[in-house]
Amino acid sequence: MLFLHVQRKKATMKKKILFLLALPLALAMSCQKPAPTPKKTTKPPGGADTLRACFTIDSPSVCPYETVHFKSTCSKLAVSYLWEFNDGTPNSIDSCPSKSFNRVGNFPIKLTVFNADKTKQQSLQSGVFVGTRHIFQINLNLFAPTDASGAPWDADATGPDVYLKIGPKSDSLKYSSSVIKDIAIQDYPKILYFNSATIPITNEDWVISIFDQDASGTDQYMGSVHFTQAQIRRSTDATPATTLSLKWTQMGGLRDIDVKWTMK
Ligand SMILES: [Ca+2]
Repeated sequence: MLFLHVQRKKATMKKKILFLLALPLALAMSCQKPAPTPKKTTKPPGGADTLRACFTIDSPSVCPYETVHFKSTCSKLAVSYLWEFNDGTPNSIDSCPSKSFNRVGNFPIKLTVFNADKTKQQSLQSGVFVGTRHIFQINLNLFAPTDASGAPWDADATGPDVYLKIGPKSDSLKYSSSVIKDIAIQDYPKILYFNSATIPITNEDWVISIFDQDASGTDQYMGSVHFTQAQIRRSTDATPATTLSLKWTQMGGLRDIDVKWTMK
């Protein structure tokens, strides 16, 4: 009996050893990557494998002589390009040309793309508007009518009657805005308009000066800010107007105004 018991114990041990030997192999096999299945290739209609004419224009509204960048990269099959700018200047065969327009107007821009052996072509048309930026309103968002010591700007007890003058640096007081009489902090924001309705922005730095109107005729100067052509080009685009936001601290107070302009 003892002999049989020992034999059975040995057989069980053998099974255990075989199981332990086989386990790492089974685990190793289970970690192996399954045989790769071919990837499903989907060609979306009008995707990169289709000959398409498409392009972007970084500045579709510009002033004369400002550079516009055109970019066409949407179609792998498009290997040659023909850009027509319709402003009397030569066509371009670059994929991403840049140019400026030297006169105002609407210019249809046509791109034609060709495949490698030029057996196929596709065209697309868009446009560039070349005009002049015009300021039509200025929003006075915040302007404390006191100086650094807290004393009111108003010098003749007529109250803080705020207006702006704006112009190019060479003639910085050229245009005057409407006057907001007796303005108080709780009145902001206030909108200022100009007698000339809109102000064309010439290609130079511009200055906005703020005044308090006094009955004596000796209006109080309350600060100024200037903006460059680069700043106005970086304005936030919006419909129907574009906004140049100007915030600065001067004479102890925070000034916050928005210049609203449009291209025409
Ligand atoms: Ca006043």
